[in-house]
Amino acid sequence: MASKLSFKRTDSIAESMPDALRQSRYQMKRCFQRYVSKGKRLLKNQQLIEELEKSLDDKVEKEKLVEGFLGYIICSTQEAVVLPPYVAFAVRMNPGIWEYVKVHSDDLSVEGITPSEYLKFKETLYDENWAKDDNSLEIDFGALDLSTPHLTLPSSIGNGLQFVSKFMSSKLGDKPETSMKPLLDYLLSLNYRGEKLMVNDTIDTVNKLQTALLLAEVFVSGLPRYTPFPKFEQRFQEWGLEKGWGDTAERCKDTLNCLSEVLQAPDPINMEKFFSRVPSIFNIVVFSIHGYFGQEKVLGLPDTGGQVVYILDQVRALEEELLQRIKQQGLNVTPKILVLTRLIPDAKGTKCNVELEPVENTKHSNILRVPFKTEDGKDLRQWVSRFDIYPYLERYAQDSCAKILDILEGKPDLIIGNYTDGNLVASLMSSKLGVTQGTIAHALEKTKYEDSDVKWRDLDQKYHFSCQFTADMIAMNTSDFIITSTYQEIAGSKEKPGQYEHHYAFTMPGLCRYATGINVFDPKFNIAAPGADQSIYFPFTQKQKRLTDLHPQIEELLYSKQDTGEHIGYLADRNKPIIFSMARLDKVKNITGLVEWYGQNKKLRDLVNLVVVAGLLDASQSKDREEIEEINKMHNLIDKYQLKGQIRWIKAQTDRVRNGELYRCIADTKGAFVQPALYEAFGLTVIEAMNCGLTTFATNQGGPAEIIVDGVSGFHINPMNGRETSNKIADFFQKCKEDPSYWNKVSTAGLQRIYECYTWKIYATKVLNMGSTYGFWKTLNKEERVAKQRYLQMFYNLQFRNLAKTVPRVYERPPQAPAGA
Ligand code: UDP
Ligand code: LCN
Repeated sequence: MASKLSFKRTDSIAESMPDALRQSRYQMKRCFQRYVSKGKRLLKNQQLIEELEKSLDDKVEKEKLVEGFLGYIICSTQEAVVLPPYVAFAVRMNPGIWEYVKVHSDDLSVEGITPSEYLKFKETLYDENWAKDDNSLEIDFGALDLSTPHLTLPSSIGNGLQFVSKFMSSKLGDKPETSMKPLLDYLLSLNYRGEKLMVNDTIDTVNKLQTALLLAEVFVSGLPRYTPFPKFEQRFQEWGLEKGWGDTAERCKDTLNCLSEVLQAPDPINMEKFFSRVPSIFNIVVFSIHGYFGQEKVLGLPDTGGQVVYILDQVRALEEELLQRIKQQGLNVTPKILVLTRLIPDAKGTKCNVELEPVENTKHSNILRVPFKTEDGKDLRQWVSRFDIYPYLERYAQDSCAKILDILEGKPDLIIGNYTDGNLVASLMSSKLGVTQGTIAHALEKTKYEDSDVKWRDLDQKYHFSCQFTADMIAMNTSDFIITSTYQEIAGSKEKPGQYEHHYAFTMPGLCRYATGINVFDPKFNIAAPGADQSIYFPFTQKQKRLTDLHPQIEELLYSKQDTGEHIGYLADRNKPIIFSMARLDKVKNITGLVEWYGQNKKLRDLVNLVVVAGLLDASQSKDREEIEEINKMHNLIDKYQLKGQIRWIKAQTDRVRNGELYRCIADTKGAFVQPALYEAFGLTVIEAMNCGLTTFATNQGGPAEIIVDGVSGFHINPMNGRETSNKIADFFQKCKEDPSYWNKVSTAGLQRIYECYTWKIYATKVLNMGSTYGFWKTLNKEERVAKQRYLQMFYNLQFRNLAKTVPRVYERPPQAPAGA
C-alpha cells in the first residue's frame, strides 16, 4: 500500500515528519495516544499499523492517511519503543538504510536520534539502570572505519568485489608512479615457499615495472602462441620477471597486457581480471569446528546438516579451480586444502575420531581433526552442542594453528571460517598469522530467535547467546571478506531486514550495546551462492543414470507396512503423489509444523501422502534438547490426527547418494518437496530437490524466497500461516490432477533456475577472486586496520574470554568400554 510512494534518500524523516504530522494533527494525536496508552513497551511493525488503523474511524481519512507519507513511515518502521510521553521509531526505508526518531506524543514534536540513543530507549524496557549508566559498555566498530569507502545503493549490497575493484581503479589511477607503489609492493611480496613469483627485487619502481612489461609483451608477441613458459623463462628473468604470468606465450602476453593496462589507466574490468590471475593462493584452510564433520553417516545428526555438505562440495570446487589456475599460471605447485574440525573420540560409528582423512573426489584436500582439551589437558571425548563449545575454542585455536603450520609447512594463504565457532577461531588465527580471512555464517542465530538480543538473559543458560553474538561481532569485523549465499542473507527484502543487517545496531542490556555492529554497505560483503553436487542430484527424467539398484531399498523405506527402528507409519494408498520433506529435527525446521498442517487439512490428506525424513524416532536415544522435544511432538501429532496410513516418518538418512535417488522417486510419484522452516538461511535441500526435477514449496522466510521465483520455478509458503500454506499445496495438486502438464512445467522451470544461478563452478571462481583481491585490499589503509585489530583484540580479551568462562564445560566422561566388554 503506502510503500508505493517514492521517497528520496535525501529526505530525512526527522525533517519531513513534523510537517506530515501537522497536516493530520488531530488523527495522529489519537494514534499516538493509543501507542502510549499501555505504558512502556516495544511495538513491532504489525502492531504499529494495527494501532494506527484502530485510531481512525473515518474510512476515507483512514485510507488517505495510511496511503500517505505518515502511513509510509509507519509501515517502514520495524519497531518502536514506547516510553511515555515519547515513542522512538526505528525506521527502515530501504534495505540497509535506517533512521531513528523520537516523537513526543502530546505535542508531536520530532527529533532525530542516533542509533545509540535509540538503543538506550530500548534498554530502558529491560534494564533501566544499565540504560541510564553513562559508562555502560558501548562498542562502535563503525567509529574505526574512517577511510573505508562504503557502498551507497541498496541494490549494490553484496557486490563488494566489484565495488572494491572500482574504488581501487580510481584511487590507484591518481598519480600512477606513487599510487601504484602498493601494487608493486604486493607483487614483490608474492612467493611460493620463498621462491619469488611474477617480479623480483630488481624491479623497485613502477616505471621499471612498466618498462619490463612492455619489453616482455613485445617479446612474447613474436613467439608461437603455445610456446611453453620454460622456453623463455630466462629472458623474463633478465627483465626482472619471474614465473606466474602464464603457462604459454599467449597467456603470458594476456596477463602482461592486463597489468600494463592497469598501470596506464586502471579500470575495474582489468583490475578484476588481473587479480583473478595473480598467483597468490595455493593453500587454504576451512574451519568447521563443532562436528560431526564427516563424509559418511553424519548427516541429519543434531548440528550436522548443510554446513558439512556445503564445505565438502566447496572444497572440491575450490581444488578444481585452484588446479586450473595454477596450471594456467605456468606453475608447478601442488595446492593443499585442509578442513579443520573437531576430533571426537566417541565417534558413534563415524570417522570423526580419525585425525587425517582425504576428502573424496579430491587429490590434495584433507579433513584434519584436532581434539578439544579438558581443563586437565586430556582429549574431550564426547560431542558437544554448538551452543556449548565456547570454553574450548581458544585452546583449540592454538592447537590447530600448530598443526596447520606443520602440515602445510608454512602459513596458509587464505582461511575461511564457517559458523560462529569456525569464524572465531579463524579470526584468532588470521590475526596471529596475518593471513587473509573470509567468513561464512550459514546461519546467524540472533535472527532465528526473535528478540534474542534484548532478552539474552532469559536464553543464556540454554543457548549462551552472550558468547555467540560477541563472537559473531568479533569475526564479522575481523574478516577481510564475508561470503553469503543470497542477497537476503545480508540485507533482506524491502519488507524485512537481512541476517547481517540485524547486526547493524543492537543491544544486549546489561552486557553490551553495539552502536555499530556491522554495516551492510561495507564492501566486504559478497554473494556467492552454493550449488548441489550434480553427480548426485540430477533430474528424475535422466533414465539411463537412475540408480535402479537402490529402488528395492527405497521401496521398503517408503511403502513397507511394518514399523521398524527406521520408520513409523505407512502409506495405505500408493497411488497418491507424495509430499516429502527432509531436515534435521530442530524447532526452526518446523517439520512438526508441516505434519500439523497436513493433519488439519482434509483436502490435502485426500490428495497426497506425507513422507518426512527427520531426526531420531525415539526420544530416549537423543541427547539434543530441541530434538527430544520435537520427537515427542511428532508422536503426539501422529496420534492426535490419526495419521497412520497417510504418513511415513523415516529417521535421519545419512547416505547422500541414496537420498538423491529418493528425491527422484518422489518426483516419479509427481509429488513435491516441502521446506516448511520458520526460517531458513539458505536451504540446500531446496536446490537438491529442484536439481532432481522435484517441484518444490519452500518457506518465504529466508534464502528459499530468493532461490524460487514464486509460481514459476516453485512456490513460496508462509510458515506462519499453516492453513494458507496447506491450501496452497492442496490447490496445486488439485490443479495437477486436472492438468498433469502443469506439474512438468513447474519442474522444468525449477531446473532452469538452478542451472542459471546455483552451481559450484560459479561459486569457486568468485571465492578465489575474493581471496586474491581482498588480499591486496587489506594492504591499503594499513594503519587504520591495525587500530581496528587492536580494538578487536581488547574486546576479545576483556569481553569474550570472560563470557566463555561462564559456560559450563560438559561433564567429561571417561572413555566408554567397548560394546560387549
Ligand atoms: N540431510 C540428509 N539427511 C537428513 C537430513 C538432512 O542427508 O536426514 C542433508 C540434506 O540433504 C542437505 C543437508 O543435510 O544436504 C541439510 O542442509 P540444509 O541447508 O537444508 O539445512 P541445514 O541442516 O544446514 O540447516
Ligand atoms: C545452514 C543452514 O541452516 C542452511 O540454510 C544452509 O543451506 C546451510 O547451512 C548451508 O549453507
